Amino acid sequence: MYNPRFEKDVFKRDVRNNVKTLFRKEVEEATPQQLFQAVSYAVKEAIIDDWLATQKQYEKDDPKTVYYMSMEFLLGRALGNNLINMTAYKEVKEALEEMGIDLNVIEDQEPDPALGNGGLGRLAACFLDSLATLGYASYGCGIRYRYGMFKQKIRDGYQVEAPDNWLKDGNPFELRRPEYAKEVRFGGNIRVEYDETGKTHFVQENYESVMAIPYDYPIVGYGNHIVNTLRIWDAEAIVDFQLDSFDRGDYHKAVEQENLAKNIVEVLYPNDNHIAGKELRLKQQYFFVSASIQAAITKFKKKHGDISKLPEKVTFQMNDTHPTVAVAELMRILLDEENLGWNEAWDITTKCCAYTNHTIMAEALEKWPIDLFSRLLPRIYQIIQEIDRRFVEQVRAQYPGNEEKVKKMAILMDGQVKMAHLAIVAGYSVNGVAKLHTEILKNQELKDFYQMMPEKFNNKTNGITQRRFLMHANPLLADWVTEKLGTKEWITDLSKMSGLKEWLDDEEALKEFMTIKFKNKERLAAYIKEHNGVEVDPRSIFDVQVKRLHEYKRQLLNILHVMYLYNQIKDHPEMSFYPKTYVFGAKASAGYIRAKEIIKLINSVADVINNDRSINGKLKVVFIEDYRVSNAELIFAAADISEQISTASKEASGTGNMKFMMNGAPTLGTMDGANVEIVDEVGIDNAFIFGLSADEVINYEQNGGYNPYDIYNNDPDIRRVVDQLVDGTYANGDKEMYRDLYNSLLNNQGGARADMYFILKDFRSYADAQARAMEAYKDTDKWAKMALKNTACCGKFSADRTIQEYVDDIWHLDHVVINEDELEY
Ligand code: B1N
Repeated sequence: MYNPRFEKDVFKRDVRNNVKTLFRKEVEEATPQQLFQAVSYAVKEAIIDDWLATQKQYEKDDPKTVYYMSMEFLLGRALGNNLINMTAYKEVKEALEEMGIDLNVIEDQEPDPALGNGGLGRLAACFLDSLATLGYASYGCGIRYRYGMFKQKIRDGYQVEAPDNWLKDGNPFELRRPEYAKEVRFGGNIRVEYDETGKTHFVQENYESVMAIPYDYPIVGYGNHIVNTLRIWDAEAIVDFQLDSFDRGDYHKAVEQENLAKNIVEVLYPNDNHIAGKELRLKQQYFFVSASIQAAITKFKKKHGDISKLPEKVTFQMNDTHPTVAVAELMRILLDEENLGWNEAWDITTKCCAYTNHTIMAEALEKWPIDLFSRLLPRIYQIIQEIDRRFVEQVRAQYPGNEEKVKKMAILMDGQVKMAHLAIVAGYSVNGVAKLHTEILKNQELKDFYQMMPEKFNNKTNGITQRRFLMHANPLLADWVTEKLGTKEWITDLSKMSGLKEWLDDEEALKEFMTIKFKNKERLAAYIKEHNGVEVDPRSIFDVQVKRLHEYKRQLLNILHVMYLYNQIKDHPEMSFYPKTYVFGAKASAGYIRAKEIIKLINSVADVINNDRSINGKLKVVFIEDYRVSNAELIFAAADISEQISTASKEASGTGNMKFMMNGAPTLGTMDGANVEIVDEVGIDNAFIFGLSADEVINYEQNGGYNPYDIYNNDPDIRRVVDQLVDGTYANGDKEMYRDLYNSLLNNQGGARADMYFILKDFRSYADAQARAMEAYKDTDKWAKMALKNTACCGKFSADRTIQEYVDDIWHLDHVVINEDELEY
């Protein structure tokens, strides 16, 4: 057994005691939520021992450490994942069973910590899992939002947002660490002082400040006793109300600081791939970045003293540009607090900071108005001015007389601070998140920077953790994989999955594989019955698109195609048609009106189709409410087809695509993001590929787009579904409800081109791919083989592989081992 604390009797006694001390109850009287707490505290106790042991080992080995700086960590539930990584899941399940407690029910009591929007935040969570599992010293650095990603309710087909009060019952796994608090300062002005040696000092005055209080979360490595830390910061006011300082001035100041603290960490901005540009967001960024960098430097200096050695022991990875003020904050500390000269400070900074780009969507590029930025962060702004001045000088030296270059590359231009430019100039590495995406960065979006500093650019194709998305999400398949491979090595070395190819021609094995899929489809069907009140047939094809709602992801293309299929079935009831269930799940950013219209459309189409008895249940449409990590796990395991249909060039990588593949669902998609590499691995015959290529899309875009009327006027099937948006078919006769969607497809609107995302252009080719997939599914043996081939070829897409590449090429971390025999418990 992995951990002596999981000796069943000891564990059972711990749970009993916890129920008593926490709730003054016997196990038999406790609510499921109380049992969740009691079990979690028992698990945490075991984790703490390894957490301490890990810190000790790090203290001894002094390995280089990565600080993964991210506005978002979409962790998902901790209990089940921690048990899996402690290799105690089955033992604990059994122990609880003996007490009459069902672990699944207990797990369902845990709120999903949803401190992230979508792919970018979930990637950060997968990376922490892999870092701990591979034995690398790392900290996740982020914000402890009081409210995470909103809860989505569907009312009358519309999305309604409800607050996610995820901390209301307390959080068993977190640890408050007030002794590591840091002060963070905003606003005011900078006074210049000269000391007796003539040296200049910059003093911030009249500022407001907050205390950043860290909360630590254990990140449990798989089966290696390593427990790393995710440190997320809460804000507290510095001035407490003190009776003796209750005069007017102090009172107001106290209230203001109280509000500042409360507001900063109040809520996660619910935008995916879109920047709102609000002052509070910049406050959030500087708040967690300043606290994290200060903490890292304090820790480093305690052990090493000599700050010039910082790059040997510390590296800061910036998860997109959101934490890019880190560059200037590090400079500030080195210049103003460590009293280094500019060159030395710059040398250290540019050896410590690295940047990952996650998007080329124009609306997601961070640019701050200079007046806002300089008012909120006066000293940081001064430093950025100097970084910019020196960089522009360099550009002029390299491209004499070429002021175009300066305009395109400067950090400060047109009254804005361009965060991506700052990140590239100050970072020693710039990476994209899939091969295609990195090529687009080098040859299009960041071309000028690539020409000037090609050595910084590199690719790190994303990955996912098989511990959560196979072991935990799909225990039946996980056990089957272990049995077929005859080893558990795949849990920490996903390349081992290729061993499953041996079973591709084994009828019995294929049957077992598809039986597991069927059971997972039954599990999802039960969830759908419970949550949507809709019966779906687990024998139908489960065709699934779950991801954030964004026009470029083209949920609209999917639902228009469903409308087209419905027309076909109604017109030709005799037509051969394999029953299909289209599953959607998606949150729209609260202010993204068109995205919300698409959600309403999907629900309206579902309503009409699901209630039409004349089609004999051949077609069903389901919109799963509140798509999030916990129900995603059920969905991936149950999918037959993975819809990855973004407009080519727009999806930087995608990671849901990998989760489907791992669980045996072939991709129906465009040659975009990591889909390209999925096809490389699995073979073009084991995917359903359609649509314009990235080059074709970019080409159209550079030439003003295309004319959707050419398609609308010439393809009656397409014309019919487009017209159905405005003839009341899906709106109880209301012809205006979907007018905006109709217009978006056909007409230029202000700055936006008609059909910006090439939905009508790709429609035919999409419908063909859908038809090919249906044909393939009819051939049961062929399908089973194709599905298994996907699982067998998913090895490349482990986050373990991604992290090892980051370590080898960017971070250069030292590998740490904890020797089981030396553990003291
Ligand atoms: O990052 C994921 C990729 O797999 C996806 O393709 C990509 O769309 C996603 C601003 C973002 N890029 N940019 C964001 C999120 C929040 C925000 O406020 C931008 N998310 C992605 C992981 O690489």
